[in-house]
Amino acid sequence: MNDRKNLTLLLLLTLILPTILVAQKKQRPNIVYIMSDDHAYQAVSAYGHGLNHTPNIDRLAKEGIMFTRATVTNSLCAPSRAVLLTGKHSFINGKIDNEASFDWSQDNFAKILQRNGYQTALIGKIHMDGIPAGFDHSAVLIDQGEYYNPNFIVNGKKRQMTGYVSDLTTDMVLDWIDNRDPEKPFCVLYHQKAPHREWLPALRHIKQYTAMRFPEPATLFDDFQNRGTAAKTAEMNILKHMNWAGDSKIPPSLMDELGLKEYMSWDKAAFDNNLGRMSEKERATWDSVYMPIMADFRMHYPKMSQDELLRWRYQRYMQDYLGTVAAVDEGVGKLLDYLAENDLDENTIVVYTSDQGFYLGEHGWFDKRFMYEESLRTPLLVRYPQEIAPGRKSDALVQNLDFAPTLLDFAGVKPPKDMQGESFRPLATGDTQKWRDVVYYTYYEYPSIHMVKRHYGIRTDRYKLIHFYYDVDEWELYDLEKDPAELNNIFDDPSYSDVRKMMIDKLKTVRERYHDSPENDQRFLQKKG
Ligand code: SGN
Ligand code: CA
Repeated sequence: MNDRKNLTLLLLLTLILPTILVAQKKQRPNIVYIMSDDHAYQAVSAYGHGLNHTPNIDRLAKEGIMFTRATVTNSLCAPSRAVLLTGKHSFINGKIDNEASFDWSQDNFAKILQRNGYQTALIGKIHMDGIPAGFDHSAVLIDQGEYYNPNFIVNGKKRQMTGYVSDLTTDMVLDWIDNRDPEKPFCVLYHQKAPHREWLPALRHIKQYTAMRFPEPATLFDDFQNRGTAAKTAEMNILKHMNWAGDSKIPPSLMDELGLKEYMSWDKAAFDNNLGRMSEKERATWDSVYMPIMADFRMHYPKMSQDELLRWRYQRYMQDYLGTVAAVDEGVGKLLDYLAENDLDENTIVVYTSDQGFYLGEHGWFDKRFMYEESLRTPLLVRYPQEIAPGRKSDALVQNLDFAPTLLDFAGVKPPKDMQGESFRPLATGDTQKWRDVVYYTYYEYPSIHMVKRHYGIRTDRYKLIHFYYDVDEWELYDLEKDPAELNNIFDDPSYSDVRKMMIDKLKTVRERYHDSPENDQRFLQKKG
């Protein structure tokens, strides 16, 4: 009798158990992590800067949470990606700058998700050598990648694709999701190349954007008074250090005619290579929009003052930069629609962010690298209706260091102890307001393009302390409440001596906490020889 009872129980269990397991598995969220390259928060309309309109990215703010003070730990492409994957600072994961090699054998959150039953993919720009580890499928651009008809490495094999890079990236993401194993949760890293230099918009957007005029930032003509050597010597000025052909799209022949010199030795070649990738028809469309602008410039250039020239180049820059953002935004819309149409929108976490911030003319600059706000900060929006209420905002000091532990946490996997970031899931879901009061930053790529000196520092709710080193030994302190544009270094201001002491002490503690040290600075310095 007992045996029969046991048998029935066993039979029942064998029948029910798989259903329970499947149900449990199904509850684990899918993850779509969208990261663009160099997308400044000033160019996401939800952040309210009034430059452009990104209705689809804004949907994430409306339907989820928007972080207003998210930062990166090292404002450069490849280091930022290494931090995302490992959840560790650059001086721990080893990828300190774009040149250092990345050790793919170390653990990363995609590998951990894989070990926990997730299917994973990496699509778009990764900017690191070697075969990406932790992904069942990868389709990545080579190095910086190309805008028109780009080459991709699909699971190790090179393929030239026809189309515009942002559209191709989006389509490959949707295609991969469409063909996944529906029994398993998925995680896809959807990494757009745009809006990275040299800012080549999709042909469908060029007419609209080149006709637009954008407001100039208050510091476009910054003279760097009350700042240190690093800001004065950086080579990021829109007038002086931007390429005429590659960036501003002045044809090399017109450069010669007007006597404009190449700033970078590859400037003219970049123009020819970028446009040379288009079909004849595409090139004709491009010419029909850009050539009249160039003819106009040819006429006015001889009479233009340096200030007028900077203004003209700023507008040119914004037209192309924001023009490339348009296709990124459309891609986000396409993805959100796809998720909704396929009943995946409730159980999928959608993250939108960038690998760092970017200067859109503030201080007269383009590019990033500095620990000043525009490049330190990055847009961050997260939608996950099952846990995150719509329309939330947080000014917590979250960082890209936190992505790996956060995504693992959402997936129900305990983040490994040696990850240095923290899960911001409780913050996003509103379970707590408790959070760190300081973030740590390091930057190493010097001497190199743009000549931004090596530095490290901390940012708290109100203050920022930066130490520049290598060929200088300079400190900067900013009161972000009184001086949000960081125009006045108060390190030597006696009325801030208490703040200065407090910040120096804090910096020491933070460096110790993350296992950084002067010895590390030296070690990475020697690498440069
Ligand atoms: C290129 C760009 C730089 C940019 C780096 C790094 N110059 O070298 O302006 O800072 O990439 O960008 S270019 O003339 O070659 O376009 S990153 O996003 O990959 O870190
Ligand atoms: Ca970047």
